Amino acid sequence: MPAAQITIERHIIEQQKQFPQATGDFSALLYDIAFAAKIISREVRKAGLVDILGFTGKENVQGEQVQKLDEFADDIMFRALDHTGRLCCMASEEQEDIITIPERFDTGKYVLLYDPLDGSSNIDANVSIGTIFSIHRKISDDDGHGTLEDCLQPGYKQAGAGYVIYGSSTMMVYTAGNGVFGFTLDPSVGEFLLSHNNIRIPRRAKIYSTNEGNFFNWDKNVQNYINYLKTPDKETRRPYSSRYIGSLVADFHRNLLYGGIFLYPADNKNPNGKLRLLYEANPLAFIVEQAGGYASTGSQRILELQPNDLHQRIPLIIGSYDDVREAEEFFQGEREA
Ligand code: P6P
Repeated sequence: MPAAQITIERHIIEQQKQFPQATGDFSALLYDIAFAAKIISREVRKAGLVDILGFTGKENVQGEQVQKLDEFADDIMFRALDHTGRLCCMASEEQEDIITIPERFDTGKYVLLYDPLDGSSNIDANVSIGTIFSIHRKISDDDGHGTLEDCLQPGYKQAGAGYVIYGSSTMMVYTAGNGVFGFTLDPSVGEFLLSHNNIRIPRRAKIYSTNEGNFFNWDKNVQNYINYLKTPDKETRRPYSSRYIGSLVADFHRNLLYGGIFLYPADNKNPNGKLRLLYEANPLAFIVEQAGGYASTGSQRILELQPNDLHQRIPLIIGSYDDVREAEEFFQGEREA
C-alpha cells in the first residue's frame, strides 16, 4: 500500500506489533492525542474568522496573557484525554500544578506532559504554531493516581514524544523510541496520513536559528559561536544562513527536515534560558536524538537532566549532531573560532 495511504492509526498499530508485551494502551493514547490535534487544528484554522483571537484578560502561570486559542487548546487536550483510562495524571504549560484524573474516570499507566499551543504570541500574525507532548510511564506506587514524582522524570525515560505543527498544513510528528514518523492531516477525510517515514536529520547543515536580539545578553562563549557561524570560510561552508521564526515548533520542524541548529541559550536576563524542560526541551530532544541529532544545555545532554520543577526553564541547543557538538565546544570555552 503506498505510504500516503497509511493512517496514523494503522502506523501506530503496526509499530505496536514490534513490542510483543504492548497492551495497546500506548497506541490508543497516541491516537487520542491525534484526535485532540484535529480539533485544535480546526479551531486554529478558523481563528481569524471567529471571535477566538485576542486575549482572555487572564494570565497563565508564566505571567503571560492567555489568548483564547491557548485556553481552548489546553481545554481540548484535557477533555480528549481525561476519561480514557490511559493516564494517571497530566501537566500543562497553562496550569500551575499537575492535573489529576477526575475520580469518576479510571486511571492508567502513562503520564502526559504538554504545551497545548506553543508560539501562541504568533497566533494573530498567522505564523505556524504547535502542540508539544511528552509521555512517561507511571513510576509512583500510589493508588492509580499520578504524582509530581511521575512528572519529574529525566527525558531518557520517555515512552514517547511528539508535536503537532499548525502550518501550511497540519502535521503530527512522533517517536516511541523506534524512529521518527511524520503524518500530514488530510482535512477532506479528517485523517493523519504517513508523509514522512523514518525522518533523519542531516548530521550538519548551514542553518542557525536564534534570537540575536539577545546577543549582548549572552556570555562571551555564546557570542563567539554565533560570530563563528557568521564568519565566511568556504571550507566549512560558512557563513550559515539565519532562520528564526520565533515559534519553537516551526523552527525545530524546519531544522529536523533540513538540518541546522536552534539555540535558546541562557542570558543575563534568563539565567536558565526561556524554554521549558518537561514539555518543550525533553520531547524535542527525544525526537531529535531518534532522528540522529542531539540536544544539549550547552554543557549537558538534555535527556539526562533530573527535573526539579514542572515549569523548569532550561537552555536549549538542539539540531544536527555535529553542529550541536561544535556549539558545545564554544559554550564550554574550548574554542573561540
Ligand atoms: P523570543 C514562543 O513564545 C516561545 O515560547 C517559543 O515558541 C519560541 O521559540 C520562543 O518563545 C521565542 O522567544 O524571546 O525569541 O521571542
